[in-house]
Amino acid sequence: MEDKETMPDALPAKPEPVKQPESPRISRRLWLSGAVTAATVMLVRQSVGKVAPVVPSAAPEVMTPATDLAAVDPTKVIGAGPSGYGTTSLFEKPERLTSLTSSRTPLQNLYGSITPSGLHFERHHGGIPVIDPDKYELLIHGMVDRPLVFSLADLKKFPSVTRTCFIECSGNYRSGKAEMTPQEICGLTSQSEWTGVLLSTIFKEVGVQPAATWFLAEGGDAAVMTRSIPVSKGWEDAMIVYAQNGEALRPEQGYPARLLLPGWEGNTSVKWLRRIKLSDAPFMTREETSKYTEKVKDGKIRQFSFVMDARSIITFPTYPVKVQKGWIEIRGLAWSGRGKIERVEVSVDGGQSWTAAELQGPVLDKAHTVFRYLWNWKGEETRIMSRAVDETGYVQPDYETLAAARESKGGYHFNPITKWLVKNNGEVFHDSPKSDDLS
Ligand SMILES: Nc1nc2c(c(=O)[nH]1)N[C@H]1C(S)=C(S)[C@@H](COP(=O)(O)O)O[C@H]1N2
Ligand SMILES: [Mo]
Repeated sequence: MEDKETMPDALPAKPEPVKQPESPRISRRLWLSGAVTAATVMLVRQSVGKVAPVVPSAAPEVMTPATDLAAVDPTKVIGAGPSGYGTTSLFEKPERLTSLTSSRTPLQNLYGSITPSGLHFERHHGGIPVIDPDKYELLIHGMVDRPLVFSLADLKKFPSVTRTCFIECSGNYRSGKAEMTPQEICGLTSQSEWTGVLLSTIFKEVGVQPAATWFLAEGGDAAVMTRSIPVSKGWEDAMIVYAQNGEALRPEQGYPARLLLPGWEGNTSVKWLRRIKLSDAPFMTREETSKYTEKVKDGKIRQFSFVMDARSIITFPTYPVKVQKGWIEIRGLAWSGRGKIERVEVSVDGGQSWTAAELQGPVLDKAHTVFRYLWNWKGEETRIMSRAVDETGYVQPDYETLAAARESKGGYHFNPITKWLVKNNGEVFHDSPKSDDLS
């Protein structure tokens, strides 16, 4: 038989019979106990060549409790065949924590710095629209020499760029109880490798006029999300992206195309992007007047606060983990919308002393950066925490400093140092300051 590996379409019209291996047997007792699942049957059947060698990846059979399948000696039956689109091991169940309008990334369950697309946080103001990529259109008009409508295919014709960066909702702060995971505290940030076209390339194509200083970005969802963005960001590093982690954007992330403003508050990265209008003044939309502003002191309100300041979070050990005495690798993520993470400092004595953690390189601009710190815990009750410093010299503030500078203990752009209480029995809890309700 020829090597099917080399054939992209490995499904022959008529499957050739395969000789049954010597002993792909499952004991009668297992059959009777019901522990042998439809999935197992399928893969045994498959091994004798009677059914097409395709196991639907999301077939309900595959979701059988892990213990059932684990009861079968994997060296005694032929395993499942290849599938068209892969999924995680049935033993792994990391999940977004969902509400009606958002879902949070399980930061504490992830490794490295890329968020799997299926776990990228979501924030939808009007739900996820279904947009036919063949009918997708992006209009660019206003203060331009050549108003144009771009199809998705048009966007893909331009020189493409790939970059890794995070998106973070500026409302990414929750507090209020000890039993909180990193996902609950700040799971509204995720990182992907994005591919698309630089907005500056498109700006040149339409001939943005020198007098244009702002542009409106508008989404094609039920919220018709609209934000005013300085044109300078468009020339600097903004992108229109159509791919995420090597495949087309997920619907949740703005399929077929979204604006991506690296390092800026998530809200400005307008999903399902359908219109850009160039102007010489901001448009004063709802999301930048009544929303996405912060009350600072003396009755003043901060508006157009785009940049996400530096932040870090320990992701291990955190609630609900229980640790044991000895060496513990404290792990976490740090990021800054201002540039690269320069340093992450960790304290294991409640903030009296700080030591630089190891950073996983290469450290990227405006990107989640993994840090690690080896800690020899002797069993005393203590508080562990991390603080990020970015290349501009910005130091992540503590909760008290931030709360003192604001009218509220929470709200947009609230990025305090997060503390974890390690009890002498090894239980870990969020050392939770009171927070105001967030919307
Ligand atoms: N069109 C549109 N764009 C949008 C939104 C939306 O509701 N509609 N939500 C915004 C908000 S508040 C955030 S934080 C990010 C979230 O991006 P994500 O869902 O891909 O994580 O998208 C922004 N872009
Ligand atoms: Mo957001």
